[in-house]
Amino acid sequence: MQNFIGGEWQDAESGAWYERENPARTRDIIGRAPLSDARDVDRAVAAAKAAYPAWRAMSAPARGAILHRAADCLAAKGPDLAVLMARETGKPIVEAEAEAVRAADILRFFAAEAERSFGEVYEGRDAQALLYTRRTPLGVVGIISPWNFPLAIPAWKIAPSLVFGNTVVFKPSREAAHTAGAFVACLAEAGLPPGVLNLVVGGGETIGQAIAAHPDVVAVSFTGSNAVGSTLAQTLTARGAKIQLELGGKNPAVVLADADLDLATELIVLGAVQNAGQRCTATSRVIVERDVYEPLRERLLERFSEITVGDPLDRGTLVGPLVSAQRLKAVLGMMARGEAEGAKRLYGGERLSGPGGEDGYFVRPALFDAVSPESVLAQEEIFGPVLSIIPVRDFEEGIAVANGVRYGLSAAVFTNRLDRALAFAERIDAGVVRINGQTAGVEPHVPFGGMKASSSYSREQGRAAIEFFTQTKTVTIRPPSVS
Ligand code: UN1
Repeated sequence: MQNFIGGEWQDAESGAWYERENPARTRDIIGRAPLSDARDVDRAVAAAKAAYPAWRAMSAPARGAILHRAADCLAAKGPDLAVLMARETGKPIVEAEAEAVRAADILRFFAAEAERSFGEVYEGRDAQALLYTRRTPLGVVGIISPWNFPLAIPAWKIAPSLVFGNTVVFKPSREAAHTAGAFVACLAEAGLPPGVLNLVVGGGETIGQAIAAHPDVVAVSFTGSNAVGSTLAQTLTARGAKIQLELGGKNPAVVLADADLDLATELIVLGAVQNAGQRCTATSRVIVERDVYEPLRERLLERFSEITVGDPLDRGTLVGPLVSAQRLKAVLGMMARGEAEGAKRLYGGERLSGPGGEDGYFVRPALFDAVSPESVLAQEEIFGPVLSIIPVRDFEEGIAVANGVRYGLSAAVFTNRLDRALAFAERIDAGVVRINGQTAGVEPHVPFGGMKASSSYSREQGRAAIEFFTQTKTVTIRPPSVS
């Protein structure tokens, strides 16, 4: 695959490239992709800057019409895109197909944003005047996205950027560049003018940083790790650029004594292991009231033993490989640290070989018990299929433990009691709260983001997107003379 700059597919200026392997069978090479550097970022930003005046001058519904056509393209190519995504990132095919549909839905939601309000009318102090606000675009925005939702996250950042009149420099994760290329191709085929959306592929340290440092990039929206997010934030805030960060999670599912344990078991396990736990919204802590600790533990153990780990292209697979050798090493290392701290491994956690005994980055989903709320397994984001059980005395202690981490992205409670459900929704530090639901999974039309170290206080998706991707102009119009 190639970069896409100013409407042209092209190699990196340096001519350098890397090979992306299938994480389920490392000898299967997906293809090669450019290793870009600051020169490619400069060209992409220049193209986006040149395209900006005409793009912002186009009517919003005309911009939306292009997004509608791109959604049609994504829907038509969905099955092929899902196979590419599964091969490139290891996402199981059933999840990958659902994500392709979701990406098209996201594009359609934002296409329709063009036909909703871009401002408000007020009554002013001057009765003769028309006083209104208008949402105007920012300019050239940078989009830096991860590999775990290689279509949905680019869609929910790029679609609002475009419909509100910005032009874009897009840097996808190295591990998902081919899927990103296919997404950009749909937007190009839908008639996006050259330079409005530019794709630059390569290492984050090089080009992510070059995008953040570029004086013509006025805003950056980033989803990824806290470490990278804070480096980008320093560069961006130092030069006064606008920033949106979606970072890690350590999401709890609190199970109260009156809960439906079968429902809780199913949704907790899916929340923990879908996409091999590589979701910032993954369930990673089960905080359970002592009265139901043993029956819940037995159910979880039984459900874990039924999980099918295998080829992401096989429709029966629930859990595929981790995305890379680096992730596999990190996840195995955290489990070893957890055991050294006294957590008891009830199930899984061992490395597995790929389909047909080939090399792959597989780990058996792991269930830990007797995890202390202070331990690494209870505090740090693992980004792997690892679930820790933390028993608590009662609801009060459950809330305290649930809130006792630096993150605050999503949280679930399982209970039949309305008073407890309402108290949980009120007191939990999380941007997404589910009562008798999974911690993961978000809808395109509602705001998404976290509290504390999980986000930068801004929200993505739905009508919230207009807040980040526009700025408000307040206009007063008076007749030249008053008769
Ligand atoms: C979801 O749970 O469907 O990177 C979306 C992530 C989040 C998105 C989660 N930003 O996992």
